[in-house]
Amino acid sequence: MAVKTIRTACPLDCWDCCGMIAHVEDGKLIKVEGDPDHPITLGSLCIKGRKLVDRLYHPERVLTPLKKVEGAWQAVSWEQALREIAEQMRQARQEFGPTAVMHHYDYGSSGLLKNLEARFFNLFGGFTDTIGSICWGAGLEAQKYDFGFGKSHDPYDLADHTDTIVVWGRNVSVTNMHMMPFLKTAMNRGAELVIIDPLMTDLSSKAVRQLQPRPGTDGALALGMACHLVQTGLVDRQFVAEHAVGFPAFEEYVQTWTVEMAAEVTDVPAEDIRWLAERYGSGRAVATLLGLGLQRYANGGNTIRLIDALTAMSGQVGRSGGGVHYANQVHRFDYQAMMKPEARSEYRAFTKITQADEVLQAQQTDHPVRVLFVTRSNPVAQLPETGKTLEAYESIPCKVVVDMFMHDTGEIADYFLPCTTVFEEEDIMYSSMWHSYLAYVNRVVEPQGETRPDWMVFQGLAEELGFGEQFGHDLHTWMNEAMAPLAEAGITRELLQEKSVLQAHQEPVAWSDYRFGTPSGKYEFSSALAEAEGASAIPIYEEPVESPRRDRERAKLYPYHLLTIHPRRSLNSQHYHVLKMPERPIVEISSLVAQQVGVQDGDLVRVYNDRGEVLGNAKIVSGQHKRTVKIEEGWWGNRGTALNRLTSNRRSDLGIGSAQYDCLVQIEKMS
Ligand SMILES: Nc1nc2c(c(=O)[nH]1)N[C@H]1C(S)=C(S)[C@@H](COP(=O)(O)OP(=O)(O)OC[C@H]3O[C@@H](n4cnc5c(=O)[nH]c(N)nc54)[C@H](O)[C@@H]3O)O[C@H]1N2
Ligand SMILES: Nc1nc2c(c(=O)[nH]1)N[C@H]1C(S)=C(S)[C@@H](COP(=O)(O)OP(=O)(O)OC[C@H]3O[C@@H](n4cnc5c(=O)[nH]c(N)nc54)[C@H](O)[C@@H]3O)O[C@H]1N2
Ligand code: SF4
Ligand SMILES: [Mo]
Repeated sequence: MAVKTIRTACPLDCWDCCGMIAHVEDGKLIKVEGDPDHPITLGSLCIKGRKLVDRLYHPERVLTPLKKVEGAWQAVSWEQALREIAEQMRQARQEFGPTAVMHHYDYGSSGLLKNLEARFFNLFGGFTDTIGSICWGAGLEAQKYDFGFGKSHDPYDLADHTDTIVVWGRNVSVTNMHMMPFLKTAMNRGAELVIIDPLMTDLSSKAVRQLQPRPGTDGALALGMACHLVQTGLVDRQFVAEHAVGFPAFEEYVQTWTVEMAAEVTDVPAEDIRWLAERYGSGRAVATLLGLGLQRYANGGNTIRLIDALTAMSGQVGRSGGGVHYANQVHRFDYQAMMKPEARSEYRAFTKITQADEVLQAQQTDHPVRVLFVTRSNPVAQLPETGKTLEAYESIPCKVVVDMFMHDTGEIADYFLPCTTVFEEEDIMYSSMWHSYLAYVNRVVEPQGETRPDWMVFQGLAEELGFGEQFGHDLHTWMNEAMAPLAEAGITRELLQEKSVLQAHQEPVAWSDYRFGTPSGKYEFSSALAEAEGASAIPIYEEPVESPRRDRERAKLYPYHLLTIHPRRSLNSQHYHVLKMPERPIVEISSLVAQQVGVQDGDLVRVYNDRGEVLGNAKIVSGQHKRTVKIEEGWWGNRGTALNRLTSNRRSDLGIGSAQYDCLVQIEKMS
C-alpha cells in the first residue's frame, strides 16, 4: 500500500507552530515529520509534535461520550449526552439567567475554529467567561501600554543583524527549539549570547555571561541598567525626544535607583549590571528575547515594562538587529464575526487565574454557576491552588469536559465528550507566539471511534437548544468570515490551503517606522492608558509578594523559590501519559539547599508550604541561583503529583496573568 503524505500543522500551544507532514498508509497515520518548506520551522519537529501520533492511537483515549452515574462512567450516545446537557443548560438559564453556565478554556489546541465555542455561548444568550491569560497575559498588557501591542522582529533579522542576543527568562532550547538555528547563525557570525535566568539552561555554556537574578527581581535589574545608562550619558536622546512620550517622568524615577541598590535587590553583581547596560547603550544591536518565566510573578507586568523601557531608552527599538522579541500579535482575524458577541444579552467575566474564588463567591448569591464547560484545558492540573480549583468545581452541579483523555479535570466531570485530534479535523493554525506564519490543517485520517471536532459538539448542542441554524454548519464559511481582514495581505482560505503556509504579516524590523500602536502613536515610557486602567503610569519595581525582602516571616518558614517551569518532553500536561515517566518529579536544588535541609542526591523529599505538598526525588545541581528549587510542571494529580497544590492563585499586576513562580517553599527529607 502506498504511503500518502498530507500537509498539516502542530496545534500545540507553543512558540513555534510547526508545519508538519503526515504519512498515511491504509488510512492509518504512521508518522509525522517536519515540513521542510516551512520558512521558520524548517523541517524539524520536537518530541511533543512527533508524540501527537501516540496520542491519536493511545489505548487510554476516550472514544465515546461518557456520563457519570453514581460515581462511575457509563458510555452513552451523543444524542443522549447532548440532550441531557442541553436540558441542564436550559434549566440553569431559566432559573438564574445564562451566566449560570460557565466556560473555561485554554489553548490545548490553537485552531482558528476552536473560537466557535464562544459563538455557541453567545448565541445561548450569554455565559460566564474566564478571561485573562495564565500564560502570557502580564507581558501582553505591558506591551500594550509601551508599544500598543506586541510585535517581534523577523527571526532572520536576528540571525543576520544582531550583535548581542539577550535571552531573558526564555528556555529557548526546550520551549522554542526552532529559534536555535537562528541563534546559531547569529553566533557563527560573531554575535554574543547573554542569558538572564536564575537556572542553568542548555544555552548557559554558550553564553559570554549569565546573570542570575533572584527570582522575580528582573525589573530591578532593568532599573539598575537604566540608571547606569543615565549616569554615563548612554541614553538615546534622539529616540526619547522624537519617538517617545514620558521619558522625563521615567528618568526621574530611574534616578531614585543606583546600580548598587539593584545589585543588592537582585543578587546580580554591580559589575555585571554595568557591563550589560553598556552593551545596550553601545550603539551596537542588542536583541532581547523575552520569555514567560520572568513574568509569572505578582510584579510580572511591570517587569516587562521596565525591560521594554531599557531597550527603548538605549535606542534598540525599531532598529535592525535590536528589538524586544516577545509576542507577535499581527494575525488580524475577524474574531467578532466568528464569535458573535452581539448575540448575547448577559455576560459575566471571571478570571482564569482566580475563577475558583469567584465561583465559590457566586454560589452564595442569586447568580450561581450551575453548569461548567471545560474545553482545550486541564485546569485542575494547570491552574494554581489545585485545592481551591477542586473545591470550586465540586460546587458546580453539572460539569462537562470536552477532551481526549481522562485527566485530572475529566475525572471530576459529569459528562466527558470526546473530541478529535488535529489529525482528524480541518482547521487553520495561527498560534505562534513568535513568528507570523499561518498554516493550514488538512484532515489526515478519519476520526477514531465516535470522536467529533469541538465545533461539531457545539453545533449539536446548538441544535438541541434551538439555535442550530444561527450557529451554522459550514467550516469554510466560518473561516472565510474570520479571514476577511487578511485579504488585504492577499491571503484567502483557498490560497492558504493550496500553499499550506503563508506569512500573515511582513515586517523584518518591528516598529521601524516609529509609528506605535499606543494612544500617542509614540513609544510610551509613561502611559495615560495604564493610569486610566488603574496601573502606574510609569513602570515601577515592587518586590514579588513571596519574597524574603517583602515577607520575612513567610520566608523564614518557606525559604526557597519554587520555579515550576515548562517540561522538556511534554507540552504542559499533555504528554505525561505517553511518556515513560519516573514515579515522582525530580526536585533540582543547589548544594546550599541540600546542605541546609540535609538532603543527598536521590533522596525522597517533601516540598511544601501552607497551600500543599508534593513528593519528589532530590537532584543536586550546580550553577543555579542558590535559593531556587526547580520542578517541571505538567504532572497529573491522578498519577500522584498535583504540583499546583503549591502555587498561589494571586494575579500578576497587569493583564490578569499568573504569578505561579512567585512561590516560596520549604523542603524536608522523607525517610
Ligand atoms: N517543551 C515544552 N515547550 C513548551 C511548553 C512546554 O510545556 N514544554 N509550553 C509552551 C507554553 S504554553 C509556553 S507559555 C512557553 C513558555 O516558554 P518559556 O518562557 O521558555 O518557559 P518557562 O518554562 O515559563 O520559563 C522560561 C525560563 O524562565 C526562567 N525564569 C523563571 N523565573 C525567572 C525570573 O524571575 N527571572 C528570569 N530572568 N528568568 C526566570 C526559568 O528558569 C526558565 O528557564 O513554552 C511553550 N513551549
Ligand atoms: N505550575 C505551573 N503551572 C502552569 C504553568 C507553569 O509554568 N507552572 N504554565 C501555565 C501556562 S503558560 C499555560 S499555557 C497553562 C496551560 O494550561 P492548559 O491549557 O489547561 O494545559 P494543557 O496541559 O496544555 O492541557 C490542554 C488540554 O487540551 C486538550 N486538547 C488538545 N487539543 C484539543 C482540542 O482540539 N479540543 C479540546 N476540547 N481539547 C483539546 C488536551 O488533551 C489537554 O488535556 O498552564 C499553566 N500552568
Ligand atoms: S510542540 Fe512546538 S516545537 Fe514541537 S512540533 Fe509542536 S509547534 Fe513544533
Ligand atoms: Mo503557556
